[in-house]
Amino acid sequence: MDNIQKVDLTKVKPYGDTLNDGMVQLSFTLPVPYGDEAKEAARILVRQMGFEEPNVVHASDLGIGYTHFVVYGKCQHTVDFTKIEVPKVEVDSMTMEEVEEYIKQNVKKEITIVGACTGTDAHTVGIDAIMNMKGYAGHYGLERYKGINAINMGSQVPNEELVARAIEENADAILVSQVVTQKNVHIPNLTQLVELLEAEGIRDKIILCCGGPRITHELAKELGYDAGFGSGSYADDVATFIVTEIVNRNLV
Ligand code: B12
Repeated sequence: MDNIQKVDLTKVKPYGDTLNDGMVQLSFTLPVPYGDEAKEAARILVRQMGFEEPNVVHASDLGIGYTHFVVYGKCQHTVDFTKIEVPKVEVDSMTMEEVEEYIKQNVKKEITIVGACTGTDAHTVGIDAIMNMKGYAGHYGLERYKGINAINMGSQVPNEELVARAIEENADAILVSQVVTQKNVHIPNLTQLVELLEAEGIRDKIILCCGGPRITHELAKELGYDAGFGSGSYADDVATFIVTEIVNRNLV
């Protein structure tokens, strides 16, 4: 408690051993052969990044001319934590039972949700965490919810197939998972889905959510989605958003 009171939230900097020591641990790879020269190169580079007292604490030979490093350094910058604002999904998550009751009282019909991990992305764990009956980290998935018909199409699903299934099932909501973001591959993929829904004339009639470790609510909104869910999201969060949005937008 004492330490918390001493923190100046207008000038926050990294903490290692003692408050405000600025200590940061970096890890990276250089395309140079392992050796003393490689370690010195890493040290110089970290110094150029603005860290003081760079210390190469670990270097390992990755073979064929590559070396991996762990370097400690002291950050000189601070951030004003009191000025930070992050757009978030504005909803107080209900429990599964509360969502079920909300559906019974306010929606009064079964809600159909179609989900997939789309494009070339083969990561199924994220969408399964949200949709599969057993759920994730103690939070049951949408398949378990009474009043929700959850259809999980799996991974590597082309946007066209997802849209076709949503139309066939007369879906109320579509859930998209994007885990691979290398070279920003997720951006055109997520954008194309919005365009397809608009072309079909159903974008306004459907609740569209995306999620993944590098998805933010802000990015999702920019791309034309109703909400975006990042790491640490659970089925309760997205279920609450969908059921309340159905009622707020009079989609019942
Ligand atoms: C398991 C794994 C794999 C497995 C996937 C198996 C499977 N069936 O899913 C395999 C081995 C196949 C794989 C392959 C690849 N992978 Co991989 N993989 C991982 C790993 C280790 C874990 C991912 C995971 O399961 N996380 C657990 C889940 C629960 O977390 P999550 O996905 O974030 O989901 C949560 C939230 O994000 C959110 N969420 C996610 N989706 C959705 C959707 C909605 C609608 C909502 C509401 C919420 C939501 O809710 C979930 C629960 O909280 C990560 C590294 C890591 N530790 O994260 C790399 C990682 C994702 N993979 C990576 C890469 C690069 C690849 C490959 C390209 C590697 C290669 N060169 O071949 C291939 C790609 C294959 C392809 N075509 O997609 C990179 C991605 C880097 C980037 N920025 O894009 C990572 C980060 C590893 C790394 N550090 O480089 N991978």
